[in-house]
Amino acid sequence: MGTLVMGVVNVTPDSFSDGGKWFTKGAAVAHGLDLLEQGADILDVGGESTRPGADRPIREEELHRVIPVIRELSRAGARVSVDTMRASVAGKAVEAGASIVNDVSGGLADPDMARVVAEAGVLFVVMHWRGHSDRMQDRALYNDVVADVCRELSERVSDLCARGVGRDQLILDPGFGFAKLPEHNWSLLAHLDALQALGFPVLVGTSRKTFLGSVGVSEGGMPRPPVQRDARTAATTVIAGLAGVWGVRVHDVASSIDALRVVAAVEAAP
Ligand code: PMM
Repeated sequence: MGTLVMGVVNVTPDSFSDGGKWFTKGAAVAHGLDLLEQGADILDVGGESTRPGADRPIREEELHRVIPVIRELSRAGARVSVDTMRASVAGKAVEAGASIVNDVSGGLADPDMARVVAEAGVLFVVMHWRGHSDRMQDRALYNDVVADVCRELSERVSDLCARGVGRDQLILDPGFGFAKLPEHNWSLLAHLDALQALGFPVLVGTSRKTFLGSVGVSEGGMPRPPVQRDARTAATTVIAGLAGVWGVRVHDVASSIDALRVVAAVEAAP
């Protein structure tokens, strides 16, 4: 099966890449439906910005942002994931129709997440994470980033399975931009095969991230702003597609679908 495209629906006032654009329920639902029309396989609905230095919304605010949007997009027939670090939000999102829980902390931020995911029996995206956004960049220290990320993700797998989550529920994500310097992100992208070798579906979330903005810019030069990083993101989708990953999480769905069509055509060639 080909690589799936997960379209991002950020219901936040302050995401780094599309902050505030889809902050009302109506705008978020309309955006999700638009991404579906463009061919998104999954819609990832999130109410908390993970931008470095971002403040966390309180739980009630997060629920208020995401639940109505998830309910409406699910009713419209979308396969929905909820991007949350809170177990209670994940549980309510599943009740509202979400069939995937995408936790950038891989179950580390909320000790109750493993239980909720185990009981719900839904797919669980376990991202590599070393702490909340206010302190994560201080923790971008690795001996060998690919080996270290693979090891830390394997530790998450063991811990989650010991708490009752099924191995067949798990999807692993190296966490591009989370406690990573640009060189770490490039190494991870160059070695997706090592992540794939862990034996789980892999999700790649490079979309519009800072390391893409600074490639090709001379030292001291201005990085490309996030909204001008979609062609670069599509290039990473080609790399992810050729590596055979399960999915890519992107803001601009159309360009990644196009990129994956090219990958499919190359792979079908004699
Ligand atoms: N990145 C962001 C948010 N959620 N989830 C997963 N699984 N992987 C990611 O890389 C990831 C994520 C941050 O990007 P955004 O603010 O543009 O949504």
